[in-house]
Formats: sequence, C-alpha cells, structure tokens
Amino acid sequence: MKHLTTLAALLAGVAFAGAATACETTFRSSDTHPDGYPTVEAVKYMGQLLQERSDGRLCIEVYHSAQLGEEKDSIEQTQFGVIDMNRVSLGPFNNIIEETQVPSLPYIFRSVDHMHTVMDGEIGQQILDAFTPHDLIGLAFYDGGSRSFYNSQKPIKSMADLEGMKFRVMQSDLFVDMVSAVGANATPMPYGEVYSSIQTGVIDGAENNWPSYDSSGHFEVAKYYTLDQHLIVPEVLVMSKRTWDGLSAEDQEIVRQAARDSVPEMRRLWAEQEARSEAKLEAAGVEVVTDIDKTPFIEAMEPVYEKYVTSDVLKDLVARIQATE
Ligand code: GTR
Repeated sequence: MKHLTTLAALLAGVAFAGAATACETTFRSSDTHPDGYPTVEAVKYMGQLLQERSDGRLCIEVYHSAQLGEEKDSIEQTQFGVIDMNRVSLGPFNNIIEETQVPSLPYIFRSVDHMHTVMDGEIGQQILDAFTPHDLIGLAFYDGGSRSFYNSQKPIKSMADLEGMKFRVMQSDLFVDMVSAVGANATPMPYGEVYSSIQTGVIDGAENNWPSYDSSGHFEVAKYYTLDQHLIVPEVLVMSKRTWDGLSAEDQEIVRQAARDSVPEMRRLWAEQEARSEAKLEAAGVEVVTDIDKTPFIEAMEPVYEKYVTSDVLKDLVARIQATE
C-alpha cells in the first residue's frame, strides 16, 4: 500500500512536470503592480485555468512591477503584438478609445456594486468590444476600488482646500480636466515617477485607491488622504489582436472564458487587500479624512461631462449607466 501511494505520488509528479513543461505557447502579460498584488495574482490564476483547460498547451507568464514598461508604452507594445496581454486601468485608454471615457467619468458610478452591475452586463460588453478596432481584444474587467486624493502638505477637508495644489494624474486628458474642475492643477505622468515627484516637491500629491497608495509607497511621502472617492474606474485585461488572431477559435474561447472566470477570484483578492492596506496605513500614521461632503465635488464635475460626453454613443452610455439600478 505504502509503495502504491509512493508510486501514485511519483506519477502525479511526472504528470505535473509534464504539464508544466508542455506549454506550447506562453503569453507574456504586463502589469505595473508588484508580485502579490490582486491584479497580478488574478492573471496568474487565469494562467492556471488556461493551462488546465488546454491540456497544458497555453500558459501565461506575468511580468509584474512594470518590467515591460509603464502603462502607456506597454499598451502600444500590446497593440503591436510585442506584449501578448496587459492588465491596465481604463484611464490610459481614454485618449485612444472613446468608450473607455465613460466609466472613467468622476462620480459616474454610485457605488462599487453599481459599477459591477454595469460592467458585468451589456454596457460592459459594448466597452470591451470597442477595443477591437484598436488592435486589442477586451477580455474582462477587474476592480480598481475607488480613487481619492492624497498629498504631502495638509489634510484636505473641503474642495476649497485643493485650490492651487498640484496632483499627478494618469495619462488621460479627462483626468487633467477633472483635477482642474476642483480648482487644482494636474500633471499627467507615469505611475513609476510619482513617488520621487512627491518627494522632491514637483507635485503635492496624487490620487489612487488603498492598495495602490500602499504598494507604491506613496503614503510614505504623502500622508494626508481624503476619501472624496471621485473615481471608481475599472481595470481591464486585454490581449493583443495579433496574438488573438494566431489562435484557433477553440483556443480563443478557452482564453475568453478563463479571463471571465478569473474575475470572481480577482474581486475576492481585491476585497481582502483593500482591508489589509487600509489597516496597515492607518497604523503607519496616515491621516485619513472620511467625513467629506461630496456634493460640491459632484457638482464641480459638470463641465467635465459637458466637454467629454458629446457624441451620441457616449451620451447613450451615460444615460444607460445612470438608469441602471
Ligand atoms: C492603479 C491601477 C494601475 C495604474 C495606477 C496609476 O490603481 O491599478 O493600473 O493605473 O493606478 O495611477 O497609474
């Protein structure tokens, strides 16, 4: 019996090693976040599903920590097919794909639940489909929590406190206008440059969710965090259309389904990480302002909607999101 068990274990080991080395295709997937971050782990999980469902043929290797470049550049590389897959915020797509501006509008979603309902349904599918003419296949949306302002200078207790301050935003014109709308100045720059820019005083702060504020270390140089929650901008997992076109229809379906099936795991990891980061940073001395009146912020965003929601497609999307319960 003992021998049999040992033999079974050995065989299982051989089978596993066989599967691990049998990858015919390994997709290179980019992520700006460090190893262990929910998005990185969710794509690895998708890789496991893919490997299982393709009898070990299709694999994913996640290049975390911006090893393949900052988001804007890595998106171009994905369009060219140099990078196979990319997990990115919708923000850096705003200047390229009009439809991605809608879920990136400040205060468009009433809550994370509202965002999930919208992005899991027809509207989300319409936005995923909008990637195709830009040489990308939209596979699934991931969570990015809600983003709020943090800075190195002072606690922001009302919109007036933001007057004249300088904040980094993602490379999207929409976010530049969003910051101007609340009376501050925006500097678009890659994520990797934010820490030193705050440290050297080039900017006063930035805006992000709890897990990114934590993992980027920005809290070390900007300890005032105000939960105005101006954005609930989803993140997206895309595949290069070049890579996609090289797959059989059957493999395309396996990829699509594995991406979809990684979403619940991503949301589980996200919820855990959000709670962990919040507790960690509060213990580290971050000063959080929670009782902020969001109404003036919401009202101030009207010119942003007027400037960006101009085409019929976007007007329709905004109206449908607002009508979604
Ligand atoms: C994070 C997001 C990243 C990146 C970053 C940023 O929340 O997950 O994809 O967009 O923010 O601000 O650049």
